[in-house]
Amino acid sequence: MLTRIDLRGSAADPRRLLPRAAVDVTAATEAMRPIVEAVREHGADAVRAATRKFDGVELEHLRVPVEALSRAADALDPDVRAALLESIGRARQVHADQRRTDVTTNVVPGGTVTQRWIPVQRVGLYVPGGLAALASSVVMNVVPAQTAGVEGIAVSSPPQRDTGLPHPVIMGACSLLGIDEVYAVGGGQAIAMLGYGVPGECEPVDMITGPGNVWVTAAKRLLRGEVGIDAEAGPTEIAILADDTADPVHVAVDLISQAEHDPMAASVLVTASEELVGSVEKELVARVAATKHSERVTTALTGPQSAVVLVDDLAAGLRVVDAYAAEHLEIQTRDARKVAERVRNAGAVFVGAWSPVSLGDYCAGSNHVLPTGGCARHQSGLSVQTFLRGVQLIEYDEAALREVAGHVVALSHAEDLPAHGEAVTARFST
Ligand code: HSO
Ligand code: ZN
Repeated sequence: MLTRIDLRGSAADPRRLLPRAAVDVTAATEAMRPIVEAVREHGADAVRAATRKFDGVELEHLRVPVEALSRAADALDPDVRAALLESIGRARQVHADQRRTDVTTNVVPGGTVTQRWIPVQRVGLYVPGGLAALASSVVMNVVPAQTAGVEGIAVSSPPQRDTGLPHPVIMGACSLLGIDEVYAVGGGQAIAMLGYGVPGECEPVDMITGPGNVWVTAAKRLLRGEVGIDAEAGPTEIAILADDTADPVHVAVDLISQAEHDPMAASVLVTASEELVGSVEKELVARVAATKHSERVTTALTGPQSAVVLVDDLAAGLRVVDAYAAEHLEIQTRDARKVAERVRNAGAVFVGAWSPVSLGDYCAGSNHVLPTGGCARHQSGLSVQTFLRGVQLIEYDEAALREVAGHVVALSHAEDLPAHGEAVTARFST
């Protein structure tokens, strides 16, 4: 089912081993530009017109009444409600430990630099509708923002045709998280509404996070600079580094679980064990046929982005997974924790037989918004840090400035910017 890439005995650079899906946002950006500009110029009327056109819904108010949110929470299936509460509780516990404390460095007597961490004031979270109406993503975006101390959190999600309101589970999740500012607006018009604000309806935000389709991504690109924009999420990826101790059932079900997201999702198995490959293949064939989204999963697993990579040994396997820099990496080997400590590039590492990616998707306490497309080489997943800005406070007294004045002057001359030096020396020449 999976393409085989045999690297045994090869010294090839594994970096460009697997193709990664590239979505062309350029064309969508041009199509989105007039909608984004209309929202900037005409506010709520333009948002309503776009909603009429794309969602087939006539919106009176863009904002969802608070009572509709609490009603949605009350109407949640009890098991879903309990699971959401558990997910929220664990995420809050983990994210609380990511908080940063301000640090003051005494550089010299009388000269200090303090690093302060200040939350972004107001954040917009976009939640897609339709197939990708993922309530867990509301949790994963809201919890770090709340933990960072963000004062204003606005959620926007497309209206459903029959109710004119966002998906009920999305609304219920918002209510459980204590979010009362929710808009029934989707697509690029939602991004423009959040970014520019809509007089009388929605105050502009400072930063927008959350997943979305190509139109949402295009609108975010148009707004970038005006507001902070999180990373662009590509199709989900799972890589599994496994040895002969791995359970082929665990490997197969985990490869399938992420393939379920998207026909372009990537599932990659890296191993030195041919025997494991044989048994995983057998499991895949049987399980893919029986799984609900069989067609989507088959397309993902047989696509060029998914593969089995055969390597000589564990060290070679580690080189491959580091080069690939997967969004999710599972370590299913003996001494899994030790092996995991040797990994450099991955969005998140799932260690051992009992830590599947889908645990992290919902209920581990970790965040599931992670870098895709190899960005794990230079980027982190969403965290409390995403919503904090480091601001430095510089405070020198007279003696401390006098002591270093000569160095400032020397550097200002070296850069032919003498007025910089004079800004210091003038203080001592009167
Ligand atoms: N695996 C996805 C997140 C998700 N899975 C949400 C289920 N719901 C990207 O990390
Ligand atoms: Zn998932």
